[in-house]
Amino acid sequence: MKNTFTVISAGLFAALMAAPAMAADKITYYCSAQEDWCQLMANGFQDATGIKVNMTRKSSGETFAQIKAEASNPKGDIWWGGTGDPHLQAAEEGLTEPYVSPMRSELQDWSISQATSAGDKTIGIYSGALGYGYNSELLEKNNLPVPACWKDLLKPEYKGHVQMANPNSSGTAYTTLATIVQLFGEEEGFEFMKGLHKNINQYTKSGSAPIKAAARGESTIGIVFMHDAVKQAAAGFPIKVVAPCEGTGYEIGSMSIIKGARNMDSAKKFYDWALSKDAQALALEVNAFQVPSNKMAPTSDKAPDLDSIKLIDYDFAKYGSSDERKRLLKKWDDEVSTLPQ
Ligand code: S7P
Repeated sequence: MKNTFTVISAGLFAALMAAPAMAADKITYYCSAQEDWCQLMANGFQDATGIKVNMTRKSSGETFAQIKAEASNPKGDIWWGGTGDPHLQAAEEGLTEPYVSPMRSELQDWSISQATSAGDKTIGIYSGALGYGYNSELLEKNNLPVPACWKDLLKPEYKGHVQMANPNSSGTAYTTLATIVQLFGEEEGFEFMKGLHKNINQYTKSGSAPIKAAARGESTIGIVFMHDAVKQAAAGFPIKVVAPCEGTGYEIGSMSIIKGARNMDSAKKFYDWALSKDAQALALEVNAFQVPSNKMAPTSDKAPDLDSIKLIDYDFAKYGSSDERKRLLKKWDDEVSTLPQ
């Protein structure tokens, strides 16, 4: 059964890519995953199709802002990676284009749900749970207790030891804000964010920066997607990964075609290719431990097991809506980020 499916899948993908690339074929690719993965995808697509790739890497919130700013004169063709919420907001604001890929039969239900909820203007490419990681050597050196829950991060002894990204620029940090509000309710959730603010040493632009800082011993605890913490542990750094005891949110990392794309055919080819088993398998070459959306793409045994993590029923429709995302970010700006530490 599996072999037959694999053969059909390979045939379908080859047929999709059959039209030869013209010398002038190119694509402007906006990427919101990790730089090494973005680059590998760019090279992989160029090798598979001959289409020349011009790549820009920015965090999810920053890419959303760029696409919005360019809406009257779009420069990008495809937006690949980054958390689903800003992709959903882009869909709602008419910044992205509907597309139904012939690769859909190979995808997980959660990937298709993401597409359905956005009128096919986006689709899930990977999934991963939020959590945090800590540098076990620094923790011991500073005589700090081992954290296991979200609320542990409020302990006064962690002052200056916790880092997270700014939720305006970072999809990871927006997922953190939306997760905390969903877990504890809005009032208590914002009290949590204010308490956490006292312990934060820096709000970074990029979502994965806090765990890279912890890996280098520049900070102790980083709030990140668990797969980004596992990546640092797999690279040999003394990072321990925590799935918070109260439960946690998760992302459906997404992909969207930009409305008015100048290279629409190339954008659709990239979209189909990025949903294939082979393209998604590239993730493992750069230790990207998200769960892939193609059912046949391999998942590393180091990847956090989403079935064993207490996940909340993250409300993507609400927290990916334009009004709610703008409202929560403004409230965080007004009531949290301006507080003294
Ligand atoms: O590729 C790792 C990853 O964590 O990066 C994306 C993230 O949104 C990009 O960084 P920002 O938080 O700075 O936006 C995630 O989608 C992805 O899992």
